Amino acid sequence: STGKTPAPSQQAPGGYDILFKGDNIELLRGTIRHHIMSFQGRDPDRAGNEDSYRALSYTLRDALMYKWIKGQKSLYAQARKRVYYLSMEFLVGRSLTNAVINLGMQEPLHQALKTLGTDLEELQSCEEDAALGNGGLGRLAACFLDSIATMGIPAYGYGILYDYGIFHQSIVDGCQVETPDSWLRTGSPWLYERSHFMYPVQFGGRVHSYIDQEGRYRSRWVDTNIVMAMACDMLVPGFRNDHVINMRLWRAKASRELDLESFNAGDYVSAVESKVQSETISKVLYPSDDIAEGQLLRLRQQYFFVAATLQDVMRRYRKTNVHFEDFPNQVAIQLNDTHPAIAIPELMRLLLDVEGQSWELAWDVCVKTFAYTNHTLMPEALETWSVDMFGSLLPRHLEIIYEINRRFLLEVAERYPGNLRRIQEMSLIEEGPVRKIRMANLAIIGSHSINGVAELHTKLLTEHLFRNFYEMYPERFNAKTNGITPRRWLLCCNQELARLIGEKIGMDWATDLDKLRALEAFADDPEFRQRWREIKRLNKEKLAAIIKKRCNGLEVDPDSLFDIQVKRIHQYKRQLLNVLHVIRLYQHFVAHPESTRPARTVIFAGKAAPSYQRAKLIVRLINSVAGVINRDPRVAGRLRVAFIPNYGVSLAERIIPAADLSEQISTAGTEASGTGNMKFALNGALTIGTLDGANVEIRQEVGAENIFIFGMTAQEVESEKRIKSRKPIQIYEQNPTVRAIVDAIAQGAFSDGDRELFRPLVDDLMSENDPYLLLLDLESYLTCQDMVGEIYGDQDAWTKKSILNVARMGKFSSDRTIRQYAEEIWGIRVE
Ligand code: T68
Repeated sequence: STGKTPAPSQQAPGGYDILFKGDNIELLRGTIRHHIMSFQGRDPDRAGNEDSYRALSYTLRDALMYKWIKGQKSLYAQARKRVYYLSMEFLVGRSLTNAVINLGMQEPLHQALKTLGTDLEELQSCEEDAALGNGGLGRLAACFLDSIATMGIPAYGYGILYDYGIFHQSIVDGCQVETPDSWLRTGSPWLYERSHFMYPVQFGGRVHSYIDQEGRYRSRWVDTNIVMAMACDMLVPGFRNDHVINMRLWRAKASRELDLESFNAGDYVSAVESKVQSETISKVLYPSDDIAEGQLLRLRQQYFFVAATLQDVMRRYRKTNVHFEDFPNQVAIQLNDTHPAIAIPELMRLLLDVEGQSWELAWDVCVKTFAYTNHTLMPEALETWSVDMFGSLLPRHLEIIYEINRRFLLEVAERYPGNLRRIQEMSLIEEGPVRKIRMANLAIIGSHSINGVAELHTKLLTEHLFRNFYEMYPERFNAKTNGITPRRWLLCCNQELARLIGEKIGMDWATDLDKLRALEAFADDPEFRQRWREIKRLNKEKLAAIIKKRCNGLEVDPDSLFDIQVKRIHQYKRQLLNVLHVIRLYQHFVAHPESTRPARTVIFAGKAAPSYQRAKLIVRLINSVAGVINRDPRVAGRLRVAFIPNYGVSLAERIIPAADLSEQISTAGTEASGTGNMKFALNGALTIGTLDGANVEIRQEVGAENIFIFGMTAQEVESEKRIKSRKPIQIYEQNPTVRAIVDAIAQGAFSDGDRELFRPLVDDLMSENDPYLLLLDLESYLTCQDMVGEIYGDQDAWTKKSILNVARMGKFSSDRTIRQYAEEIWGIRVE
């Protein structure tokens, strides 16, 4: 090499250690320039931000790979138990800033980038989000990997590398329009394509039964079509430690063998075409959250990633083991919802058909290995597969499921003699015009642990949805309240606030969130409060600039109360309830120009599943209401409404730090946990919410005086649905405020006089059978919102509550959640 600064690969071993100690700015700069040349094929002197972003990412990824290799060596040496986190979704977002901060390289990098004429923020904006998830479930998986790496737990994430992540949303004439998210168009510098880790995955075919040399009945799955799964890896860094974990995402590749039938028939082109077809498996993420898709392609995706993953797990296990009795002591597999539950019959198949083990041993291994996390109470979200579809794609697995069921129902019959109803309810097969496989029942029977994601959610699971199973296996059920990683959701996304906190109490909270408690001592300090407010104000200014850019020039006032609801659009999450309050405020300000209520900016963002008509209509209503209000000079300076398009992780990182008020208003008993609620509170927003999901525990932690709770409890909702003591029509007739709100929508105030457009929403509101009870909670919500306005008027009182919220969020670190999974489910001790 003739370069002035050699790349670290050309240095003596340990070069990376020197580079990433971070005090070698010249070396860092040289390495970035080297990567511009070698990976981008460009003259470093003429590189743009896009090139520099990639070169910097390659530089950081080298550091991660170096740590990864070291870590794997010591892992094999220690033969420690490994955890496999199986998830159809990982909603990672961007990797650059997170890697920089976790590696502790901000300062030297700042210097190095300055000499290159750019900065981290510029480069960061070149990165596309890895949006391989729908919402909470996928983001939880990403937070878990961060915590696992930070705590040094030997674990791997396994999922699918979708070519297209969650769709891109734009708003055209008030309506949601979806376009594809082709995030891999120009390739991601964070992905390693490992063409040497390729596994065949079988589909279709038939079961061949035979008797082996020892006279035992055996089965083999034959005449199958084969699709290859190629490993694509993304490394996840721990926070300021030497741990890195691997997220292995599978991509479908055609196998080399051509379909013999068409080939022999001389139809070479058709034979190739069917190859190309097979690669569609990993093309696209299904965009529905909390609703089950009964599509064949979805089932193919599930089996594809599970089959590849278990081959990888087996390969690793086989390196150091011969017998399978020890499998559960070496391997723990966590199923993120039922999406990967086919892993249970697949492991059975591997142990029975491939490894020749007995049913009893195989089943024992399965139950001890698997654990299942449930994320929903909504019956329509429980996955089922038509037996016919399942059987034609996975005939051997269907046989195994029947046998699991046969043995299980014998047990049930023995425990509950003569109880036919129970047998029907607990069966893996739902009888009816179309027979279906119940994946939740399969996941429960095949796991030693079934967990809910908050205390209330778990209690409701055991009392209702899974009651029969809870009665049979009470010891299997447990609660693991969700958490969020404080690295991404405070340290990275709100650096000013993190710095202020650090100034007062040090930085230990980044890995020990309970340490935030020490902030309580400053809650009454006027100067601290002042600085706290200044940071919030700064974050609100930044968000105002984003809104101006993305919402057609809409100007919002950073001094107004930022009232924010961002999450998937869903009826149960009740964005419509929020809209009713917005209309109420609008009518109030118009009728009372002298009103002293604080000015508000109500902000929405979120995607509706493309096939979810009601949710799309709600998006349209929000935008229509926003249009009318924002154009009305009578409320200028008092009320603004913004719908920010294309919500995702990166947008959340800018929205959440700017919030004064966090809307968590689902009907009690419907939101399993929520995690946005935690992100907002950790960034100093006060919550207005129902006693649902983790809100219950947030109230417990922050204290009832520091949160705005309204509405019916889960228990009240349940009994109200049965007895219907109050009907929407009565509330409408008795309360003129409610009437005025509903009438405004019904009479076309937000649809140019068109009374038809939003009629379905009005009908929902007025229906006696509204499952989400909007009108029944509305009065309580409005009263609570009035209180919010009053307290916001007293900025000192508000700021104190804000500080206390942050100080008391320790419990909601995903580090705590992961420690509990490790110790209570996976049987792994954490230092
Ligand atoms: C969410 N579920 C819960 N599902 O709604 C939320 N579903 O309360 C909880 O906090 C979060 O999980 C984490 O536990 C989802 O996000 C999905 O995204 C989903 C995707 C496909 C199919 C079904």
